[in-house]
Amino acid sequence: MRTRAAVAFEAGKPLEIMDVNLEGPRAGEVMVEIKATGICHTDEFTLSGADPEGLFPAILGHEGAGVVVEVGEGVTSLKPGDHVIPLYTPECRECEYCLHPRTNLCQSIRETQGRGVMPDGTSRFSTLDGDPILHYMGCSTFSNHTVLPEIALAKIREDAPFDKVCYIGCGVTTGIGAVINTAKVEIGSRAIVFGLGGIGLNVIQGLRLAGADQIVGVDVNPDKREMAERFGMTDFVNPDEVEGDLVPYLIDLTKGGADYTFDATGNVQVMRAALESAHKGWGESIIIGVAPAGAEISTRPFQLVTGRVWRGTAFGGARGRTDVPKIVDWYMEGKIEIDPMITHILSHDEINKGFDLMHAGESIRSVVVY
Ligand code: NAD
Ligand code: 022
Ligand code: ZN
Ligand code: ZN
Repeated sequence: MRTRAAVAFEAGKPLEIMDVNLEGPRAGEVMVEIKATGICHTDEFTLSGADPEGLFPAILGHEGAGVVVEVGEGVTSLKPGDHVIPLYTPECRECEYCLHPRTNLCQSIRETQGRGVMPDGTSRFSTLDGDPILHYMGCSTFSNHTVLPEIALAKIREDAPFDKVCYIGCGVTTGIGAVINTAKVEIGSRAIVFGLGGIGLNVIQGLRLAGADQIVGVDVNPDKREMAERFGMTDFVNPDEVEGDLVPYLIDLTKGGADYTFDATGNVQVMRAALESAHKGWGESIIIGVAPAGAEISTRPFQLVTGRVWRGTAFGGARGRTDVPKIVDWYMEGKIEIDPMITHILSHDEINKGFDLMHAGESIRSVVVY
């Protein structure tokens, strides 16, 4: 069939909105009509050329929601009409990783997903001239229709609004999941969140949900304060306004260091400050931010010898098919908020504007509605 997509042809160039060919789903695959997609950081990372593994031409987008239109042979868990959220971290429920209780990193389709193709090694997308176009993070939600493996789709309730719950496909689940699944924050904890963007705000609402007593937010952009307070931040720190070193200031503010700290910036200096502002003896620091390729983190080993823990998380430690429908329920029940973080709604044709807004630091989340 023909569908309309925003295609990334080359690093550093705007996306081109055009008609493309999409083949129907093969065995174990599902065709989805995407109804809404969020524009997230890593789409821009790839488009800018900063990602050394960035593949072109490709249809980007990994945060979306839509409706099943056709299922391939052998698909049993989904049928046409089902509402779904695509998963860039799939959940096959049978690989060694899925069967291990301490990870969510399903490896069953990892290699082909990384190469921008379906599990059988081929792409479903091509230009009208017949040149192949690659998939992206197994999702390609910047296309009005896309094909995904069955194990990369979470079935969600039908009354959930696509233009809000698409954000659960990455930002919401990553931030809240880092608190609940990775850190396992207890009631009464003190926490510090570095970076109050689309991920950090969701860490903050996760901390409020977990019953944290003190939630310190750190950001160099003072405009981020208001929204963070609305989501539960108790103290705001702008590193540029602290006299002297940031770490001792934060240790003092949290009466000896935080029980949990989170990096939601992707900056390796910030990651070090996050580790070192965790409490001696028991403080844990969770890295969420994805650093530039080849970047390294450092600290003195004494920081770990004296009981601090350094940890990382992908997709908030969530097992997508199991956890994403629950997070959609939390939203529908009013346990978590999404609407205020969606600062811009765009049409498919305006998608490049979403990248400009992200660059300028003016948006938390832009959502494209098809
Ligand atoms: P964002 O740009 O919306 O937010 C980043 C925030 O950090 C901004 O508010 C910025 O002002 C602030 N910041 C920048 N430098 C800072 C510094 N030195 N000190 C304090 N604050 C600083 O980005 P986002 O969408 O929230 O994503 C944050 C990071 O999380 C990115 O690196 C992204 O790639 C990563 N991410 C990781 C996962 C995962 O599964 N691990 C999932 C999604 C996103
Ligand atoms: C999402 N991310 C950043 C902004 N929005 C993001 C980027 C990378 C990862 C997670 C979230 C990530 C962490 C660890 C891995 N990835 C590797 C997982 C593994 O090896 O099993 C990651 C993922 C997908 C892809 C690349 C890296 C991909 O499909 N190309 C989950
Ligand atoms: Zn994302
Ligand atoms: Zn698996």
